[in-house]
Amino acid sequence: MPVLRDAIVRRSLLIVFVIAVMAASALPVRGATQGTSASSAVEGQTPGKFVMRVVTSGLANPFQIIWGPDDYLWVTERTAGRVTRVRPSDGSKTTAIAISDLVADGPGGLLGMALDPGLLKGTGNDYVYVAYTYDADANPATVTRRTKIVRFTYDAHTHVLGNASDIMAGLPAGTDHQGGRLILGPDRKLYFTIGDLGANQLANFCKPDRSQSVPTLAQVKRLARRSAGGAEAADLSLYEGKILRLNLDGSIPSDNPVIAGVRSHIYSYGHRNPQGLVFAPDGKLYESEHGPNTDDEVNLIRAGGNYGWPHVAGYRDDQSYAYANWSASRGVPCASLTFTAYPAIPPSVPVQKESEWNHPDFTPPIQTFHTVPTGYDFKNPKCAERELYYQCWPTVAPSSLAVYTAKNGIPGWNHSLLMPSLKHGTVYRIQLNAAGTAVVGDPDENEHFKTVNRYRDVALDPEGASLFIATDVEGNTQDRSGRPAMRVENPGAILEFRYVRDQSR
Ligand SMILES: [Ca+2]
Ligand SMILES: [Ca+2]
Repeated sequence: MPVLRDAIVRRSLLIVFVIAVMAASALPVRGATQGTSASSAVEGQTPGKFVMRVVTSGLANPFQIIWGPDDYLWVTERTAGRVTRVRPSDGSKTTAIAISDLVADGPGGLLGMALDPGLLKGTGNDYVYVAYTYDADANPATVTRRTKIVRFTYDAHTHVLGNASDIMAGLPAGTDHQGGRLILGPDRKLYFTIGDLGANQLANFCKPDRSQSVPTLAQVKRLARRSAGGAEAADLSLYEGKILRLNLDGSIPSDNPVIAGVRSHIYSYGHRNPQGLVFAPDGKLYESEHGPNTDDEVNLIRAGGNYGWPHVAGYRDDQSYAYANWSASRGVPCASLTFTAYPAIPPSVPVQKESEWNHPDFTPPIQTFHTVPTGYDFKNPKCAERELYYQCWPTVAPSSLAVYTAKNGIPGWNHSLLMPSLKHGTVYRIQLNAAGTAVVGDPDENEHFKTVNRYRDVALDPEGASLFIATDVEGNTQDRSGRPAMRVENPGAILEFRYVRDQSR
């Protein structure tokens, strides 16, 4: 009963909001200004409190943040193309590498990063894996923007990354919905998210969405020859809107799922803009992705699963979304049309209801942010100024995902997912059931982490006592009253929210 449940969610969000407004008016300044003196304590819903500290600032759009085995925070700076190590105690920075052949514009640059579990363990696996965008052809007339996954080797004496080794090049890149999260699974396979590149909307509205496209056997054979050093071209645009699973040499794992009769790098498909990807200790893989104007999703990923996009947003419920396929415009060339959002679709553009599409591998999300009924008014007057209505849409722009498992950490938090939001400047806590297959109750909006920032990624310290949150340098978010904010409070920063136990209890 997703609609009913989301009606309840909306009502509870309203209640949370009212409580938050009442709480905000009763509290002193929340102290989210910059500088190490800017600590503040805000009573949370859990016993004890969180103390906020600005660890560092001046980072160039940090995209990935990881607590490393050297007790430094390892950060990718997307637009500067740097891997930077930040000492948590004083925020001092050390550049491990500035990547020379990287090109950063739009959503591109240095994206996800994974540390090999053998890093600094003396096993000879001092490897760091990153993904970044580059120009595959130096000729300006034929230049093609692509993404590649590269392995670097870390020198523990000089603290420098070097010895670049391409794992897989030629992957899709674009001007929107890049995805870009990279993780190393417990099976020592790389998992990499690629979005639909913004196909079928806005500036890319005549570009067909390929989230449902899967390669033929002949295409995979061409790809395998290319991976082995062959020059034969393979159309990797088929990897748009996918989660890929790769061997550490870039080849296709022999136990990858067979989809439509073909085994390729594709692990799951039908994804819109997947930016969150994380394994739980029990081996379950969770993902978060951006929906259109509704239905941001949290998914439990299974091999070969079809997550529905662009035929379905959120649940297959015909609520507030139908697939208008602009590039399939009949009788009128798509390029002569002007893009408009659903439901104001020109008659030449075919529109398919969610219920008109069915697929045996369709897998609905375990949580949406948020599902609203058809007829919902997307023009909230709170966002009427400068017509920034999208800022008030029932979405949160999930930028990442972490698993919280510290049994003796923050009370009540064990076995939950933490999801940072670009639009709301908070971290949602999503409680999982014991099996990890469903969400229990309503996600916690965590008002105690609220600042006027765009939260890009979150890392935890080994004790599970602190959340370290990386912020974008600019962009729209919401202020504390829920209205659009044009400026962020802490550009390019790492914020620490440290849990302090209540000693009086
Ligand atoms: Ca989906
Ligand atoms: Ca739906």
